[in-house]
Amino acid sequence: MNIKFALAGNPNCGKTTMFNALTGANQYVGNWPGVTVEKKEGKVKGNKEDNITVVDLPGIYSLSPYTLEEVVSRDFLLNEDPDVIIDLVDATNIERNLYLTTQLIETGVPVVVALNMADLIEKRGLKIDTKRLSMVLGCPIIETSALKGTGLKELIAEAVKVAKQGEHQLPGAIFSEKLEEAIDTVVPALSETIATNKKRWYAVKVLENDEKVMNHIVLDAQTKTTIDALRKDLETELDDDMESIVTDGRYTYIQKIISTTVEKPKEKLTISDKIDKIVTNRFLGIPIFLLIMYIVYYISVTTVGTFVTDWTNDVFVVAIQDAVSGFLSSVGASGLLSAVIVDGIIGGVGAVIGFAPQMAILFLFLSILEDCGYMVRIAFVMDRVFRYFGLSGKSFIPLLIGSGCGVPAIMASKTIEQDNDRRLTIMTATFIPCGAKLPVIALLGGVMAGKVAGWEAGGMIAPAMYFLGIVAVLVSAIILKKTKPFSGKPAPFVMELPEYHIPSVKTVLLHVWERLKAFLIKAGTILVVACIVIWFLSTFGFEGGSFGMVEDTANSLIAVIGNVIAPIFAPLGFGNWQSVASSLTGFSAKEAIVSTMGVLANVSGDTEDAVNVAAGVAQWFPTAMAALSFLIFNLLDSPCLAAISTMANELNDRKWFWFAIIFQNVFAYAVSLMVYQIGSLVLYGTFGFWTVVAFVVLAFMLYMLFRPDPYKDQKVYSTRSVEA
Ligand code: BGO
Repeated sequence: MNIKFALAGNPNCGKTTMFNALTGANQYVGNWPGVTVEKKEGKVKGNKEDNITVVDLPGIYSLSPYTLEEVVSRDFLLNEDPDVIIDLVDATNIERNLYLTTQLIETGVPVVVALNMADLIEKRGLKIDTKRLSMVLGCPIIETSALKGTGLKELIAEAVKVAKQGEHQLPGAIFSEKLEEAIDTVVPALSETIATNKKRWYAVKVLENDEKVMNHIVLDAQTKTTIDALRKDLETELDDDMESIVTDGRYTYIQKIISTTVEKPKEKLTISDKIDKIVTNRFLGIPIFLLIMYIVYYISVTTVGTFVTDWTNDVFVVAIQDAVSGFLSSVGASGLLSAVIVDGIIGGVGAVIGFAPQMAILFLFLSILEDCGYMVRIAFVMDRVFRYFGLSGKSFIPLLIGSGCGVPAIMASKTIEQDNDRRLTIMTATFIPCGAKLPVIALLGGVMAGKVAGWEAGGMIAPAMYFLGIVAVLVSAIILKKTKPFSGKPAPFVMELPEYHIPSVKTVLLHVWERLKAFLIKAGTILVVACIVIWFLSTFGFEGGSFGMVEDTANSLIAVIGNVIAPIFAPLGFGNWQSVASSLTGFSAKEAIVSTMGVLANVSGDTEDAVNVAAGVAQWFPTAMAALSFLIFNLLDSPCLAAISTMANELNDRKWFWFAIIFQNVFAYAVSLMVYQIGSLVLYGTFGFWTVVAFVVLAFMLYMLFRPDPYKDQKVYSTRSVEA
């Protein structure tokens, strides 16, 4: 028999773990609330008799249509007729989880409750009378541990049995007598097009005046008047709006059944609670976060990171260049082919590959922080800061993800309901340096350190750029939230803080490998092509009136193109064709900035040592400030093509897309201009027309930051419209 299970439950109740255990899938288990909005489908493994499909719905707290997750889940349950709902209830949070259960048992679809995290029931000193609870709710309850794999066979067997019976016992009285009477009046008045077993759910929603349901069903004028009168009576009598009356009714019901079925231990602080008292403390939370991220970036880019990178660059890549060069001349390859392979491809890709160890170390730290449960606390801590500036903590999750890669970060913004906040997050998520920008930071950090006598701390640049990214997001948010299209109050942000745990070596290594693999694939594909193109453009050109290989790279095609654009960047301190060409290739992939620098340093012979890219690059920047300005521009400007196309998809509007692109580049230009001009005035005493412009830009930015918010009291915000 073909059977369809729908897996429903609160965020973090273990749905993904259960889905993976049932289907043998390998979906990402994490503790970010609602990173995936889509439903996932799989086949139950090991059940030969029936063909069972499991649909994993997004995590939800209720079936109210406030969030996209709720709309997706409720549409599926009501319109796609699953045979049975497996309602995952987190046993350690039973009270809150049962709220959704009280709604699911009204949908008319048979429900089997999986009382998950059963392995923690005893540990937490909980006692749950599942038999009695099952009787009261009118549905079977099976204790499971998705993590340990216990109870799953029993769960499948029970769900199959219920699906085959195909009947569902609707719950008895949940609400007060008055409200139940009102429901009983509405049920027979509903149209025959609504299935009998679904009528109770629709009756409650109609009484609540749920906009999406009202638009969906047809009520004759007489029925509508009766229902309006019933609603009004109840609201007057209970002095509340109907939605709150229904919500209160559910909570009262839950309290009643919990009091007879669940015994809780006396409140006692767990180790996680004790750690959280410090880590999420109002005053200590942010300094601790800054310190941790400082250490992470510092160690990744200096110490262990530099040691391995230096070896890769100085020994490994040189050895490969020598070996390949020797091999090519021994087989009589032409000088041109040898040059494109050794200088172009190996020189360019090698310059980037050298940074892979630093990235691996960064990814390792980020994965450990995520897997032990610390990162989710940061979203919680930052919620306070973000809320202060008018953004929801939900916007911080894409930013945390953004330190790995901008593409999933932009995609994670899907869960932000308010259109304005979602757009803002999409536009700013890539200000946080992703893994691909790490080579650029490390290379330019080295260039800067080399230009400041006695300054050994090139590694300080990496944490500084990470914090600059966060500040850039906050500054943009403050400025834009004071404009009409972005105004509005942030949405509430509810999230679970799971217990800390020792990260699993396998999960951490898997995350590091997944991220590193994406980088290596890019190095082997996009970067190879980019290197060949850049090598060609920098080797060929017009010299002595004819086209061909040029002696002087200043006559190459890329120099010609770069020189046309360079004056635009002169006020930022890097108005030379080499840096402009490198910046431009950054749009294909951010690592391409370094590979282009590698090719240009190799072919232009700026340096004796072919692979010492930093030495070659250093000659293009007259001062450390110019190198810093170049770095900042390339961190804040539009991201790589992959992230740009994700932005286009998620914004789904040409006007907003172009606004985002212009905003990112103008913002990057303005910040670099201020840093370079004002920094050069302070450090080297240089003053000119562009210094004045930089001060004007600074004054304008400060005005935009500190002016009173004209939309402060605006309570209405636009929400994404989703079909009911
Ligand atoms: C983290 N028992 C126990 N003890 N834990 C479980 C069980 C269970 O039966 N089932 C799931 N979990 P998801 P949603 C985590 O990821 O499946 C745990 O949102 C962490 N991760 O391992 O993602 C599961 O799909 C860092 O825990 O739930 C997961 O419903 C610190 O519950 C969490 C602590 O599971 C949510 C936990 C980086």
